[in-house]
Amino acid sequence: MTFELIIAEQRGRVGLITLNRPQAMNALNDQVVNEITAALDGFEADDNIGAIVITGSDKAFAAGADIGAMAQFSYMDAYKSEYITRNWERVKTCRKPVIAAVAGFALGGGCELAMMCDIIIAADSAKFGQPEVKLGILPGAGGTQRLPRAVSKAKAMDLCLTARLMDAAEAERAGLVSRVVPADKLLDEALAAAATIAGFSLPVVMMIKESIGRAFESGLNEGLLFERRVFHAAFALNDQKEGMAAFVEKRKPDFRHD
Ligand code: CO8
Repeated sequence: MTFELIIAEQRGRVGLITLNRPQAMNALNDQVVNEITAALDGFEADDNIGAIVITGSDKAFAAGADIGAMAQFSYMDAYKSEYITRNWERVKTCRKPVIAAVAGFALGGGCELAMMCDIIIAADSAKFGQPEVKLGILPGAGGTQRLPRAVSKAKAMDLCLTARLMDAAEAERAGLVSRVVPADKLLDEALAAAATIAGFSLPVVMMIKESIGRAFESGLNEGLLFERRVFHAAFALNDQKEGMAAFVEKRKPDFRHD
């Protein structure tokens, strides 16, 4: 897959998307988001891909939505075209696990893009923030909803209302990121985590992702019921037979992803 503002490539069973708009700190304009969408469509349709990593540069994962592109918008321009919101849900709807590997700035829409992913692995250089208030707008791609779920109401209010940035250590303490690694190890760590996931049974991985998603989108009882139904369904998989047989026979499982 060839794109202009991102690079999409395959590393074993992992699909890697690198945002590549260095002159604008990977600011997310329509074209960038459309290209991410197209790359995800390709990886999702490819049976040889089991997990996806989205990353940026050393300086910026993404410094937000493209401010220049929005600056002169009227209400109707934004509303009618659903500018950038219309194509943003693709990361969320991806059924395969997506890891955000974040170094440098993840601000505004960049932080929101990272939060749409399933796991955020941060370099020690990462800085997260929702500074939209400084521009006279508010987060528009889930920041006011996902951030409080990730880091608590108090910290989300603090970040969104004061526009201060949160470094990687604070983000890990607050629960936004799953691990912090040295900047020069970021991509290796993220790709290794993705390769581990991609080595497991893809349908089981998808079931786990969907079930954990339920924890955020439904009440406890409904979530538990969903988990139980999906757990029962796992016994229909060849990979369940293989995984348990391998354990009993003390050998490595050979998952066929069915
Ligand atoms: N949009 C467009 N261009 C940008 C952006 C951006 N978000 N961020 C940086 N750039 C450009 C700069 O204009 C500059 O371009 P040029 O060299 O042509 O002047 C280049 O990138 C380098 O940036 P700086 O010179 O500013 O680099 P610094 O190292 O001094 O600062 C910062 C880096 C701190 C990241 C700084 O650039 C900055 O504050 N950027 C803006 C951050 C921001 O406010 N982000 C929020 C944007 S609004 C948003 O994301 C809304 C999301 C909700 C809608 C989502 C739709 C669904």
